[in-house]
Parts: sequence; structure tokens; C-alpha cells
Amino acid sequence: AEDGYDLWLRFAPLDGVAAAKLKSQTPVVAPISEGDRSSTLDVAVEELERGLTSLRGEGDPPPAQNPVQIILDCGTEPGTGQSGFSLTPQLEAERPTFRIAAQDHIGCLYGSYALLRELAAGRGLGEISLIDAPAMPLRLLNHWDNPDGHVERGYAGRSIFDWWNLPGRLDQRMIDYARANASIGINGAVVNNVNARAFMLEPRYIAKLKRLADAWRPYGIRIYVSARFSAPRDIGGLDTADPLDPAVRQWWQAKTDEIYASIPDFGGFLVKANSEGQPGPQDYGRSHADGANMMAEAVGDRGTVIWRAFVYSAEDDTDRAKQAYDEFKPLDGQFADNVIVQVKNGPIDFQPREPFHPMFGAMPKTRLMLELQITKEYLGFASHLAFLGPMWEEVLTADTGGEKSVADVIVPVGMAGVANTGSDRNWSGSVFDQANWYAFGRLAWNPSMSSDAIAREWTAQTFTRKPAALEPIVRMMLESREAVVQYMTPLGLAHLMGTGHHYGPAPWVCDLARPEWNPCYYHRADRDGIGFDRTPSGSNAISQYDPAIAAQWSDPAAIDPKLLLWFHRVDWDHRMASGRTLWHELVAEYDRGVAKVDGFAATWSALESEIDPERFRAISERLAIQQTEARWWRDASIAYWQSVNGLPLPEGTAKPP
Ligand code: GCW
Repeated sequence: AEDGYDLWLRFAPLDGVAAAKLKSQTPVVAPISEGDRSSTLDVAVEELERGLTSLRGEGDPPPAQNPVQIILDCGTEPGTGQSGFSLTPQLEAERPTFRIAAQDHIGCLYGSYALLRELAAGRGLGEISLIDAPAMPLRLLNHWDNPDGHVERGYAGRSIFDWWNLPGRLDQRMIDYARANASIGINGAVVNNVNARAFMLEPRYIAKLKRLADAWRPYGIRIYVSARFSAPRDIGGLDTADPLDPAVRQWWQAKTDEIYASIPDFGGFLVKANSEGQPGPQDYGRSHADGANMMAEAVGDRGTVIWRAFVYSAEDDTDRAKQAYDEFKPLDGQFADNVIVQVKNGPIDFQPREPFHPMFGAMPKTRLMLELQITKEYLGFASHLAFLGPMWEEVLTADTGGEKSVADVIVPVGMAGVANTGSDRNWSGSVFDQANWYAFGRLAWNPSMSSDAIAREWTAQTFTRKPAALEPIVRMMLESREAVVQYMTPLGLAHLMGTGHHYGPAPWVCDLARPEWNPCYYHRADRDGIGFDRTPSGSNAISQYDPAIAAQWSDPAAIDPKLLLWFHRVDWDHRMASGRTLWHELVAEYDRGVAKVDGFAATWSALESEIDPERFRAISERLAIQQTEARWWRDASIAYWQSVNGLPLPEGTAKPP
């Protein structure tokens, strides 16, 4: 059944010329000598055989007279460095070969997946000649999975990790999960929520973690754990977790050694400290650097401590968008070598659109890693179609000043994506959300890939290679994130979702205890105008950016209108570049968003003959939900703004039904 379980690894049979060619070439994987074998190479061979058989289609092919030998050459140096590979066809030779070369076994596995990906996109063996290597060392998924099976901000069922039955039973899903990740180059997973339970570090859990680590090792995936900072108190029997206390340091040292004794390639710890109620070093008057460095000392050169920069405090009434920078910038240069500071793409929290996080341009002496959210907490969950490639491309290519893009800053370190996996048959809730997992992996591998190229690859592997169907699908994917921005939070608005669930519109909410939990904190609309003044006349968050960027953004006429209300508070009759007033432009944006979604539904319904009935229907139903809810967002938002500004709808605006 086409239930989506196979993700982008379907390897649907080729047709036409491509099929005939592959059948006549009958590529076979050349045997690997006993001495060169490894569990990773066994996986590579198995994947190649499975993929090729599937791509060739039903039935045994007639034996080719001179079959193409696929040679895995994994001990040589093709000049690509660690985990890289080269693919070289030599089909004209007397004995035709296709060579996958790498300096290490994982490089050969990545090369094998790359070959299959190219074939699955419809290219012939002879056309597949490439050299490639991952751009950044760490390409990690962060699971916000709780040990009780609930996934925080998960919209695809329960957790895929079966802690109850581990270590005794290993679910086949854990292997398929590793295959999917390895196929796009993901090389690590933090398996539990950053809002962590300390008991994940107890011996009974270490045994479970070990079983997973052993299962994933052949696929090049290292396991990481979110550690609760107060663990020495919670499970260690100490009465403090003060990072400068010798007993605390000793406890972490012993705990870390215990983990490495079971899992020699354990990746390390991810820590959310002094953020949203989590314990941390500040509970003892110590800094984030004190806390991170203490744990880093315990880990040593065996792994990494990844410290999250997502902090904002209940006691601090400065603009929430400023707080992480304010706290971390003074610590630049104080973190140990094996500490990484992990920064969300924007300064607030995974909104449909935010400017890039100012820390990326401000911490030259700190190893920074980018955190993206694959699960769509603020973009309509798995119900709304939103391909996030364009959003991530936007942040990666953003200029941080000094001629460095965000990608340039993080390439020496890595990228983390908050996973959207769950127990649903199709893993991600909606098949289109699989594309976000895929895009994350591809961008972590190569942050200069275009979202267009990624959408094409994914669509060819997931749905169809036929241009007449592939082109419209890709087009709608590429428009989909902007559509969500337009019907939810246009022109730089943000955080107007209902508090708690973050799903529907609630710009009117203003009575919650913590000011920055209220949508009204973000839009600041009243009779006269709307928007958050972050220029020097307001919170001055803009000063956290490079002076040249800040200067451009400070001018409401020069800033991209997509960020206008993020940085500026303007009158309702403020003139936009379009010639419209802000109010009329805002209404037009909502309408454009709704119109785009109507377009997606029309595009999709025209594809009925090209898509299997199961996935066709599942996606049709979700698009219908999105059509209804885009209108909900538009109409509720406009009605609320009108209740504040008393302005009529622009001439010609259709009345809500
Ligand atoms: O996006 C917000 C979420 C919280 C999350 C937090 C964080 C894991 O609403 O659910 O907690 O950010 O990133 O720590």
C-alpha cells in the first residue's frame, strides 16, 4: 500500500528509456573481499541491491552479456575528505564498471544512497558522475520525545522510541529510521526532549540507549542525550547541582564515563538550561559558560556538549527578542572547545517568518550551531502544507555582516533539526511533511542547495518523475511557506497563535500572566497603528545586528516589507512601496495567502490520475482543511484588527461568508 512508510526510499520502478537502459545494464554489486567487509558496507550492499531491484521493476531481467559491476572502493582517498565520496561511471570499458570511492566506509554508504537517488530521479548510470562531501560535521535530529511516549510539539502520533521494551526488543522502525537518516546524511540523533527527565541517565536507560546506538552505528548515526542540569540532585543523591561544586563535577565525570563504557561513540549531551523553568547554572549564581564547561570537562575529547541559547526570562521585561543575545554575547570566548552553542534560526521562536538570529553575527569566538524546527509548531502542524526549504534557505543565505552568511558561520559546526517523526504509518503526519525532514538533511549536507532542487529530488522519489505532474507539485511546495506567512502573520507580524497550542489565530489575547506569552505583546496594535518598534526609539533590538544591516532595516522605506512590523510600528495609513496603505496591504496579504491555498487544492485535484488513491485522498483532505483554516486565520485576524482600528475593509474586498 502507498501509506508513505517508505518515505523517499520507495524506488518506484523506472519507466521508458531509463527502465530499458537499467534493465540492459543489469548493474550488479561486485563482491567485497572478506577483509574489507564491515557492517556499514554490508548495509551499502544491501541498500544497493534492494534499490536497484526495485528501480528495475518486476521480474528477473534477462542476464546482460556484460553487466555493469558496481565497485565499492572504500579505502582510497578520492580527495573528498571524511565521509565524502565520488561516483564514476566507466561504462565503455571492456568490463564496464561504476565506481563508488571513499576514504571511509560511511562515505561509501553515502555514495551508495547518492547513486540510488540519482537513478530514482530518472538519470542514467552513464550520466551520474559526481564528487560530494558533507559541508558540516554535525547533522543532527533533535527529538522532543518524552520517555512516556508523548512528543512535545509532535503532530505525527506517539514517539517512535519504544523505551518500554528496550533494550530487549528493537523495533524494525529503528532500522528504517536509521536508513532514512543515513540516506540524507544525518549523522546523529538526540533521542529525548530538551525538557529532559533526569532518569534518562540512569543505568536502566543507558542499556536502552546502548541498544539503539549499536543498531544505528552501521548507518553512521551517533546517539546523544538531553541531560537535565539538576541530575546530580534528581538522581545522584547530592543536594546541589552547582557546577563549581567538586562533588557535582565528580558526579558528571563518573556518569559520563559510565555512558562511554557502554557506548564508546556516544555523541554527548544537549542541554536546555535556565529556560522556561528548566534548572541551570544560574540557579547557583553561575553563568551558562560555567555550566557548559563543567559538563564539557566530563565529556572531554570523546564528544560534545551542545548548550541551547533559547533563553528568555519571566523576571526580565526587556524585549524577548533581545534576551538571548544579551545573555550570551558577553560569554563569547568563554566556552570550552568541545562546547557548541545551539541557536534557533530567529530571535523569538520558530515563527513562520523571523529575521535571522543576531547571535549569528556576534559570537566569533564561539562554535555556533543552527537549530531549525522540522515539526511545524507555528505553521499549521501536519494539517497545513508548508515546505520549509525556502524558509531555511532564507536564513542560511542571510548576510550577518562582515560578508559572512549564517551558513558560513555554522558550516564549521553543524545544524540541528527538531524532528517531526512519530508513530504514524507515514512517520510525519502528512506525506508532504516528509519533505521537511528530507530538506533538513540535504541542507545540513549542503547548505547552498536550493530549495527548488531539493523539492525536485524529493518529489521525483516520493511521487512521480513525470514533468507534467512533478512541476506543479514542486511549484506548490515552493509557494507553500509564503502562503502560510501571508494568511497567518503577514508583513513581519509574529506569534499571534493561540497560546499553548500555537495553532489558530488569537491576536486578541492579552491577559496572560507573562507578558511575552500574549499575542498582543507582539503586534501592539491600537487605534493608531501596529507593529513592534525595535529601532532606537523602541526596544532597539535592531542594534544587535551589524551596523550596516541595522541601518538599512531602521528605515521603514528600505526594509523588506516582509520584516516591516517586526522592527517597526507604523500607522495604519502608512504608505507602502506598493502605493497602498499598510491597512490595505495587510488585507491584501491575507487574501493572497488564501488564494494560494485555493490554488494548491486546484493543482492537486488535477493530479488525481498521477497519484495513487491512498496518498491522493489523504493530501486532498488536508488541503481542504487548510483552505478552511486559511480563511479562519484571515477573517478572524481582519475582524480583530478592525475592532481595534475601526477602519472599513478596502473597496472590493469580498465579505466573509
Ligand atoms: O518552541 C518552544 C516550544 C516549547 C519548546 C521550547 C524550546 C521544548 O513551544 O514546546 O520546548 O520552544 O525550544 O525549548
